Amino acid sequence: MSTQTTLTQFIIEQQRNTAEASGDFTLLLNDIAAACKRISHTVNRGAITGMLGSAESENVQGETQKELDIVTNDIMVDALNWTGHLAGMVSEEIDDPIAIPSEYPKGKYLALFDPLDGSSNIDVNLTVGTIFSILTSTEGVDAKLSDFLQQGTEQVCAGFVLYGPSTMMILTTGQGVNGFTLDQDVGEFVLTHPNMTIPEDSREFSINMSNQRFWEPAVQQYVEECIQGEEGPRGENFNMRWVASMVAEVYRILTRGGIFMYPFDSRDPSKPGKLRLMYEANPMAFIVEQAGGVCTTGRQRMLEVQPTDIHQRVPVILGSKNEVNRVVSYHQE
Ligand code: AHM
Ligand code: MG
Repeated sequence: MSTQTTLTQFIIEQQRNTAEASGDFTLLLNDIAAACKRISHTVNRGAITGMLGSAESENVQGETQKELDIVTNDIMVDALNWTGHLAGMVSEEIDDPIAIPSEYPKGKYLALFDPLDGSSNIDVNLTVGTIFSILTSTEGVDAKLSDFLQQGTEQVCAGFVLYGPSTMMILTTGQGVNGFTLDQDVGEFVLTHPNMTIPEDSREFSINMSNQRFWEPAVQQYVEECIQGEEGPRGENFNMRWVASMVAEVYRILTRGGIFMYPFDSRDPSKPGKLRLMYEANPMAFIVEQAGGVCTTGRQRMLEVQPTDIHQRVPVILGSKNEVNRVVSYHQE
């Protein structure tokens, strides 16, 4: 018998330790994993599917959608809407909450997701991913928009799947962070990275430097000190990485530490940041905190931001505790 722990085994064993576990949650996670395997397969086939490039549409945030944004959104919705575990869904690609079709039973969970994060990387064959967050709602009742507007502290589960050289799922249910690699031969996610933790210190930062002129003084100061290296106040040299896929940056930080910032910038007063709270920042914040790191807007713990809109944007600063806390302290000066 194989000694490898599959995702399903792992979830069932974790659920056995939870008094009120109904098995519903295990099934929901299996459905998400099944959808992500389909997405992985689709992304992996690349140009063969004829689905690279832009669709002739924009999402609610006014961004041009890639054809794969739409296809992967449909894979998630079709995999989850009939199962009876959900009371509603929110997707980056759809303006309003997605209702469960009337012919299907409604469950107690809400799924919020970015079906294909980093999709600008699709055409250049770099890592992309799916990010998801699970909240609870009233069982058996269609979720209203207001039911989704819960603080990140209310998440019961968060995860992301990375479609890179290998496909991986990173998951937390509030009992640490675990990483599973998709074994393509048998089609199962197997536990390969148990108890992932983020080193408290790091000398690697991640930010889109082309936006520098729009940043606030706190972020300007932090990055300037990194760039000055040994000759500056930090007295050490720093390294920089920018993949333009948050999933890849967060995975790197879970693996070797670092700080990732998509901070507040002054480009457009209606957008206090680029990343979306409900299905990008909050799930990543839950994972990062569970791995011993910190995630903040610069002024507030991410998980305590009170959402007012399902697609609202927030500044994001996350990663190694001591580096993120330094940036927070610069915001207070
Ligand atoms: P997306 O959800 O439309 O793909 O946008 C989110 C992505 C993040 O993964 C990444 O950190 C950021 O956008 C990159 O932005 P930029 O293009 O400014 O480098
Ligand atoms: Mg995204």
